[in-house]
Amino acid sequence: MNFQKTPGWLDWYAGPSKPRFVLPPGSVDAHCHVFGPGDEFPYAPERKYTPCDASKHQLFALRDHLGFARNVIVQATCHGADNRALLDACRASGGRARGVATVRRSVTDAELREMHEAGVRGVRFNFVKRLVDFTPRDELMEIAARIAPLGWHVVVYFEAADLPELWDFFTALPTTVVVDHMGRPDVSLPVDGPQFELFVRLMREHPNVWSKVSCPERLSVAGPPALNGERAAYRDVVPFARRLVETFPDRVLWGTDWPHPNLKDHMPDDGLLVDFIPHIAVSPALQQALLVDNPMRLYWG
Ligand code: 0GY
Repeated sequence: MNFQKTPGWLDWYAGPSKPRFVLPPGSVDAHCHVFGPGDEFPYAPERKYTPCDASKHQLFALRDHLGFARNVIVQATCHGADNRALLDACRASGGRARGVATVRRSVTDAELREMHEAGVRGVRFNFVKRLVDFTPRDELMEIAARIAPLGWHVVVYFEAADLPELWDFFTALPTTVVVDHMGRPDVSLPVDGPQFELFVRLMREHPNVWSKVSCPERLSVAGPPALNGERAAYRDVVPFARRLVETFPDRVLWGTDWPHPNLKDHMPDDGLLVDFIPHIAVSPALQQALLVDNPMRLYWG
C-alpha cells in the first residue's frame, strides 16, 4: 500500500555521528519505534499522522552504530493496536529486542501469550490528545488487570498539564508504571516548581512508578547544537533529567526515540543524543543503572 507522509514530516537523520560517549557494554535503547514499512505493515486507519517508513533493519543498524546491545521497541500510534510490525521486529532481533504493545479490551489470552513469546513485556496507554482518541479508563484498567499476571508493565504517555487529572488512574494501576519522557514537563518552568514537583511526588510516593529520562530534543526550548554551536545539546532539559536520575537511580530508563515522530523544527542526530547521557547521568554507576541494569531487570529479568 502506498502511503503519503503527513505534510511537513521530517525524515529521520541519515548518517548519524558516532557518539563521543562510549556506552557501557550491554546498554539498552529503551524507547524506539519501527514504522512499517507501510507496504508490508500498513499504517492504522485511525492514525493521526502518516510517518516515513523506519524499518527494523534500519533500527538495528542504528543500534549497532551507536553502540547499544539491545532495543525496547514501543508501539507507535500510527500503527494503532495492530502490533504486527513490532512483533516482526522483536522476532527478527534474535532476542535483542523487547516490545511494548498497544492492545484493545478485545485482545484474547492466546494473542497475549503469542506477544509474550515474541518478546512483549508491556502495554502502552497514550493520553496525548493530538495522538489518540479517548479510551474509557475502565477499558484501560481491565487491560492492566489482564496483563499483570504475565509480569508485564504499563507504559504511559501524557502531557504534564494532565497529570492532576490522571493521578488517581495512574496510582490505581496494579503493575509497574513507566512514564514516557518524564511526563513531558515544560522545561521553561523551574525544575523545583509546582509542575515538576508533582511528577517527582508521583515517583516518590509510588515506588512502582519509573520514568524514561528521554526526548530532550522534544522537550527542549533552547534547541539543538546547530543553534548554539555546542555538541552538548538541549541544556535546558538537563536539570530535569538529572534530578530524576539522581533521586530515583534504580527506576529510570533512557531511549533515543528513533525515528522521532512529529518533530516539526529539527531532526536530531542520534549520535548527539547519546552524548547527552553523561550530562544527566554523571557517574559510571548512574550510567550503568540507567543504561544496563534497570532496563535488563524490567525487560529481560
Ligand atoms: C514518542 C512521541 C510521540 C509519538 C508517539 O506513538 C506515537 O505516535 O509516541 C509524539 O508525537 O510526541 O514517544 O514517540
